[in-house]
Amino acid sequence: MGSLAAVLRHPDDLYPLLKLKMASRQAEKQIPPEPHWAFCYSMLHKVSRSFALVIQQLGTDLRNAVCIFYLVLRALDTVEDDTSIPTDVKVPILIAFHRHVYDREWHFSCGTKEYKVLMDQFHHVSTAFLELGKGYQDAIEDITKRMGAGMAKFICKEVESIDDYDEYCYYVAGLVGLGLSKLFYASGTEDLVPDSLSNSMGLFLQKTNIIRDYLEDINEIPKCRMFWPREIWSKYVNKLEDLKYEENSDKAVQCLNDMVTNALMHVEDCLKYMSALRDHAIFRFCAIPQIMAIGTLALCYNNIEVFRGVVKMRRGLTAKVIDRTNNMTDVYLAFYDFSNILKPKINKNDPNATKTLSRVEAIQKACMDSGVLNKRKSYIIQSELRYSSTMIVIFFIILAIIFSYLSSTRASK
Ligand code: D61
Ligand code: MG
Repeated sequence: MGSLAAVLRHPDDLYPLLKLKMASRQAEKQIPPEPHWAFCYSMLHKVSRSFALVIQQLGTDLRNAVCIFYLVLRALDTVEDDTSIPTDVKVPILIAFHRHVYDREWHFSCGTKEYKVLMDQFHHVSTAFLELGKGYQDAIEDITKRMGAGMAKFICKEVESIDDYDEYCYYVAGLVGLGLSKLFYASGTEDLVPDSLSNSMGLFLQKTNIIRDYLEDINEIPKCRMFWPREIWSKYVNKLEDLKYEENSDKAVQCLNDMVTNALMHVEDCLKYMSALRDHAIFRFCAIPQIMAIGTLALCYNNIEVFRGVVKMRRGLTAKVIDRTNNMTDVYLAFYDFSNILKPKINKNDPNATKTLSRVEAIQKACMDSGVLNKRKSYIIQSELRYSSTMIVIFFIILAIIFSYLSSTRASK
């Protein structure tokens, strides 16, 4: 019912939502016949609906490589995230994981729900991995090795400074960016890009997740692991968990805004990375998660709900982003729009107000300097505000259905 109310409030969402539903049905139908590939693709859909959809749109060879890259790292992350595994067991597994992918016999049971299935049936992933081209295998092995070592390092280490925070995010997400750029290059469709830009793509996504997931992470049972750096939160509270208590609401929001401002630092690099892409499918694969991230940050900024429950972009808006992201103009428009949503939320009494404002203005300048902004109207805000022709058409369709129903029941009397 909540979603019906959301659609009534945003009638423009309906068409993209239906289109998305059909695309994901179509994707689920296209599961390959070989049992190991079937397992990998159905797993991909189960563990990540959002990435599955964009991965599915890539060309076959690259799609298989990215699917396995995703599942290998998701399995590695399942080991990292399982707080019930003792450190002396966990660390060697993380460090040797890149070798386990070559071993069809290897598996290690951990995690819960669909992650447990992934771990228990990991032989399907290693079987598929062994069918990939050598270039793809080498890239996946190399990134898995470096990520595993980085995760192991941070098992025994807290995220204290902002440098630690950037280093941790480099291991778990920046390296994904580096690996993906390598896979794109190996597929022959893209040029090599500087590692620093690929890293920023990952950092921007990971930091957004870390900000949004504060409450979920702090309430984790039996043990929580936190990634908000002490260097930031200690300016506002004595203990990170104090942010969730009502009496600290003002401090909590200031700390949140500090974290969002930090994440916004990566935007210009991300825009530069995306503007260098040539292939349409790769472009969408990269751009959709980035737009979702800036949208999520705009929603989280100055929003106490981050400390009370789940703050997420509504499904209809996600569907719109997926439907309307096709080129750099769309990306600049989306980044401009979402920073325009964030901008009026900046309170001049916030300790970082000046810094946040200058970040937002720098992002808007980067979008402006592209020279495409005045060519087309904004794609989110404008359509949010008016009742569109879609709504009028839907209204008449519903009216026609009711009318034909009434006249048929009357005729049968
Ligand atoms: C272009 C397109 C996609 C990109 C990119 C560039 C650069 C980096 C990334 C995707 C990775 C972004 C990760 C953001 C989400 N964070 C997590 O999932 C955390 O786990 C990190 C370690 C495993 C990474 C697995 C991964 C993720 C996305 C991929 C991928 C591999 C391979 C290909 C494509 C996308 C997080 O997970 C828990 C949660 O957020 O629910 C954590 O444990 O911190
Ligand atoms: Mg993790």
